[in-house]
This record gives sequence, C-alpha cells and structure tokens, in this order.
Amino acid sequence: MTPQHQPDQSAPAPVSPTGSVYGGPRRGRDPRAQSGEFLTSVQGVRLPDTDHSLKAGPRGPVLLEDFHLREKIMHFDHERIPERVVHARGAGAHGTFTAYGNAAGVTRAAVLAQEGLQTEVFVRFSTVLGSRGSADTARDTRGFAVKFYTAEGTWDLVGNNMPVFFIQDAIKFPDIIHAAKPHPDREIPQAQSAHDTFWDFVSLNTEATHHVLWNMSDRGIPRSFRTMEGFGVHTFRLVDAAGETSLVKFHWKPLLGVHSLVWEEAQMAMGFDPDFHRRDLADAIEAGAFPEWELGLQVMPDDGTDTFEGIDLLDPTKLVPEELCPVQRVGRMVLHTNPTNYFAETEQVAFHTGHVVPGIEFTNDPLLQGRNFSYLDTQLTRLGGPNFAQIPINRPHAPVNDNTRDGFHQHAVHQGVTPYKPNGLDGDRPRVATAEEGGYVNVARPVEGSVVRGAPASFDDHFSQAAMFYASLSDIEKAHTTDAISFELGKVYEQAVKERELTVLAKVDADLCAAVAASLGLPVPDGEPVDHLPPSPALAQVTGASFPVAGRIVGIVAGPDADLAGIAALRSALTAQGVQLKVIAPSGGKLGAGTADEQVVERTPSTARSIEFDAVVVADGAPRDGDARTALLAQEAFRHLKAVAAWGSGGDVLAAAGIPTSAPGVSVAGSADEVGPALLAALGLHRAWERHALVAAPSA
Ligand code: HDE
Repeated sequence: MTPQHQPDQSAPAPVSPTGSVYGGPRRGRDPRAQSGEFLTSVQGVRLPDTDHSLKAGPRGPVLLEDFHLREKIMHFDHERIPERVVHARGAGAHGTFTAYGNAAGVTRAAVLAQEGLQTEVFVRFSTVLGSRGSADTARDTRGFAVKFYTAEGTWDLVGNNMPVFFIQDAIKFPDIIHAAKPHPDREIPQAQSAHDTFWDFVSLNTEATHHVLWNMSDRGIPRSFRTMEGFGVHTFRLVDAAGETSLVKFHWKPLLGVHSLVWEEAQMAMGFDPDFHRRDLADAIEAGAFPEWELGLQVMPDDGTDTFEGIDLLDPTKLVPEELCPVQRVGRMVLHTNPTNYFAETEQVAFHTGHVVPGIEFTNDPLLQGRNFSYLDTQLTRLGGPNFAQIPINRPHAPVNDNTRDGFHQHAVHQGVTPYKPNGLDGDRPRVATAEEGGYVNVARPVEGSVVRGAPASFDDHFSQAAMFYASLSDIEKAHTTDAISFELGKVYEQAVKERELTVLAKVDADLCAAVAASLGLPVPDGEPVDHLPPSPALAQVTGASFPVAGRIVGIVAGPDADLAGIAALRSALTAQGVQLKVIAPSGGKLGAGTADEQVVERTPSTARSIEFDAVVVADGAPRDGDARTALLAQEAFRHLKAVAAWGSGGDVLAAAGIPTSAPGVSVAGSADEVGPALLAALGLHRAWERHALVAAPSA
C-alpha cells in the first residue's frame, strides 16, 4: 500500500515580516513583534514598575528573586552580536527590481528574463574597513549587496562600487584585510587605509594596484550611496532556457549619475556628521526621492577560453572596458522603503555569493570560489548558528522545504517524522525537481588539470589595467587621485614603504609618480609606465553631463528680515525637482510665524555646516553682519565647488565673505525667481568644476 502523504514539511511563512511585501507594522502585525498595551516581562507578565529593583527595604539590599531585574539585565548583556569582519558599517533599504525582459536571451532566471516581473529586494551599502560605529565618509571601497527575493529562491548579488578587487585568490583575503584594518598593537587608525601596514602590503602585493587606484580616485569618497555604480566584480555564467551559456559581468548604473565628495568635505563629515551616507539614504527615501539604478550586463561568449579580447575574465583585478563590450540594461531597481528596525534587518541580513537561482552560475574565478565558502561560514559566528535563513530579513519569498532540522534558534515547528530522503513513510516527499520544474541543474562543464597551488601566467599582469584606469580619468580626477595618494603615503612612517610604492606608481603613470614623489620629498624612481589598452571614457565620472537633482539639499541663509516670499517661491521651485531647502537663521523657531510665507528654521550657525548642503544660497534681507560661521559656510561651499547663489542684498553677504560673485557656479540675481533655474542647472552638474583652478587644489 502506498503510504499516505503526511503534511511533513511545514516550513516558515514564505514572506519576511520585515520585507516590504508584508509591509511590516503598517499592514498587519507580526505575531512575534511586541503587542499588548502593558509593559510585560519576557514571559508576558504585566509589570507595575521597571525603575526600581526589588529590595529588602528602600535602602536595600537587592533581592535575588527579582526575576524582572535579572531578565532585563540578562537580555541587555547579550544585545550585541559580532560585527561583520569586513563591511561592518552599513545602511540598508527595501525596494523592487523590475525586469525589462531583454535578458531572456541569456538567462532563464525569471528575475532577469521575464518582462515586467517585479521582485522584492533588500540592499545593504557599506564601507569595508571601519567598525560598525565608524564614519561613513572614510576613503574606502563601498559594498553594494542586493538580495533578490525571487519566486525561484533567493539570489544575492554581493558587489562593490568598484569593478575590481585587491587580490586574485581568496586565500589572500585575510592578508589584505589584516593589513588594511587598524594596526593590531594600538588598534589605530580606524576606518582608513592611510597607514603603514596597508601600503606595505599593497606595494608588495602589486596585483592590488588597480583596485588601489580606484580607492584613491573619487570613487573612494562617494557623495551618496545613491550616486554610486555597483559591480558584481567577478565574471558569472548565465544559462538560457536552451542550456546555452554566456559569461557576464554585472553593473548597477545610478540614474542620478556617479558623484563624489571632495576630500576635505569627506574629512569634515567624519566629524560633523559621521552618519552622512546613512542619513542621506534614509532622508531621500523618506522624502520620496527614491534612488534608482538600472542593472546592466556585459555579455561575453562562453567559448571555453574564459577570456575576452585578451582580458582574462577569471582575474578579478581586471575589468572589461565598456567600449569593448557595452553594458546592456536589463532591469531597474527602485529603493522605496526604509527599514523598520536597523538590527532586525540591516544588521541581521546575511548575503552569500552562493545564493543563486537557476540560470545564474559561477565561473572558476578563484576569488569567487573562495567567497562561496566564506559567506555561509561567517554567518555561523555572526548570527549564532545554522538557522539564520529563518531570520525574517533572510527568509526566501519562495516555498522552503529543505529537510534541515533543529540547531540553535530553530523557529519552525516542523511536523512529521521523515526529514530524510529517500523515505517511504511520506511518499518520498518533498520531491526533487527536474530542470523543467525549476530545479537548479548545473550546466555540465568539463574540468581537468593537475593539482597545483598556482595561478595562470595572465594573472602576472598587475599594471596594465591600473594604467588604463588612471589614463581614463578626467584631469580633475587625476589631480584628486594624486592628492589622495600623496595624503595616504604622507601618513606612512616607514620610508621604505613609500619608496616601494613609488616604484609601483612609476609603472602606472610617470606624472602621477613624479607628483607623489615631489609631495613626499623623495626622488622619482627608475621605471617606465607599462603599455595599456586605450583609455576607457566610461571610467571617468567628471564628464560635463547633467543629472537629475532629486534628493539634493540646499541651505538658505535667512533671518527675521529676509525675503520670505522669495524663499517660499524658491522652495516650491526646488521641491518640484525633489530638492530640499533648509533654512539657516540666527536662532531657531520660525521666521514670519503665522504668515503665509512662514519658514521653519532648521539650522542655526551652530548646527549648520557646509557638508550638509549641495548648494548654499543667501536670501535677500539675510543679516549682513551675521555670524562669522555663516561666512565660513559660504566659503567652504565655494571651496568645495558647490553652487553658491544669492539674491538682493544676499549678494553683499557673499561679497563680504570674499566670494567672487562672477566665479563659475556662483549666481547673484535680483529676485528669488531667477535663482531657482540657475541653482537647479548647477546642481545637475554636481560641482562647478571650472572653479577648480581658483581654489586650493588639495581641498577640492
Ligand atoms: Fe566580501 N565578505 N569577501 N567581498 N563582502 C563579507 O560576509 C569575503 C569580496 C562584500 O552587506 C563577509 O556576511 C572573502 C569581493 C560585501 O552584509 C565575509 C573575499 C566583494 C559584503 C566576506 C571577499 C565583496 C561582504 C563579512 C575574498 C565585491 C557585505 C560578513 C575572496 C564583489 C555584505 C559577511 C553585507 C562581506 C568574505 C571579497 C563584497 C567574511 C573571503 C571581491 C558587499 O564572508
């Protein structure tokens, strides 16, 4: 007799309570969330007092039987989990990815291939080196990790904002990270690469040179997570419905363009607003300026060589120039919802390169293969056991029936007696799936070779793409990169390390090497730059192109006698483009309280600092002999190449601050109506780059 099916495999609910599909507390309550009107103990006993321990008399001693005290303190003592060993500092958001459908020719993964299909995502951006409480704007690579909750299972694209990596083989990851993290003796410096051990390692391990140049370029100090590109870095293998394969590289293209801070701004933000990027992301989403990216693919033939136009696709220190292989846009991601709870979502989210769905496979990139081990392993310590996939933010939005059982933090109440296969007692359920039924059937690919510890000869080319990258930058970006390397090596104590790094730079670009050597007061070493591919214009970010301005912030200096009607008019012109206006006045409260043009004062001279604003405007009627910090505000904005504007007597305030009102990106108008269009145009260009020559080079 065929055994009767027993409902053996009940699994956790398929949709995360913190996912935006569920809507968190906004739509219905998660039964595991806090509920009830009264404060209770962990066991649900209502509490009359949570401020006093149970004592023998008001002056003590405290009694051991105080279960509430013990429970409250016990839980508090264990509120922390280990921070990520890398990428500890991060910020996340929920969103939706919509496929255009044009990827159907290369992959059978519906998330990419099915036109119009919407897939929920959770994205976490991060710095690499700093601790969880470190500052956002440190010079560093940024993580760009996307969890796609697809109906075919979860797919994680765990990328960075740079397309290459420091090392070619995962076995070196502990080395690069130990070298880049704070020195083990004093645990300094925090969240930065400007120190001896980092430069010691990268000057010896020269395969890092390409990534080091990206870090030292403006990409290392993004203006916002919203203005970063993202890259999958490795080459992946896509499989279409017919089983045909292609090699691909993944790109995220921000609709707002790629923009960065200037170095002085980044340094100031580390003190004035260490949460700069986290705040920017959350504020933009809250304001409705939802960040968007298009996902793009570089598709290359899987012809068995694992190379394209002579570029080794298995070497993660190499990119494929977009001019050689265009990026085809296959979908759009919109981030529209802030997390409800940082710890539950952003901290507990667990990404893994091995989370893939049918139609997405790996290549033999040795960095990728090592990552496929690491990301699962790290969660055991970080999230405390093997059941981290049951944490709400990590739950697949696909039915899970995995036959795993028990373990720490098991939340499911599984039924039945047959968590094994084959089984006869439950009709051998759950069934295995064929490819047609959506089973992850690997494409058959031949593997052969001798067992060796080594790398192919092509991995020995450490400089040609570094040189190409540097040659591709705009002059301003080259100047910034030169300043950045001069700064970082200037912080290094060991002379030998500086000298060694100069020999590396000599292979990249002679002018770069000479400028850094001059800054360090060291001789230019012998050595010729290597040959490289032609410059790739797609790698430069200062191009003169204009971009949408949604989410930008303008600070407006005002006071009790300011032209409030003009401010109101400017506000509506800016708000229509998604730009926020923040009023800065001598004291808090409201200007013109109770009038039609009432303005809430959001900043005073003691709380306003230029780093918060993409542009600074002085209103007609603003105090002419105002606080000296107001002059500093305008001067910093000017020095950082930001748009500066004024109307009416506001122009006098700029003049008194020593701002040349005819300089590029400075507009002084007769009325607020004229300021709006000029300001929006300047914001679209991000910075007044032509002003670069006027201001102190190292700070801009
Ligand atoms: Fe990671 N990386 N990584 N990495 N990585 C982690 O996983 C690792 C690498 C990246 O927001 C860890 O859950 C190894 C490249 C991001 O939660 C860990 C190697 C790229 C994040 C780990 C690399 C990345 C991580 C730490 C060399 C870009 C943050 C905590 C083989 C393509 C994800 C964790 C988040 C996090 C290991 C190299 C991106 C330890 C061994 C290359 C965005 O598993």
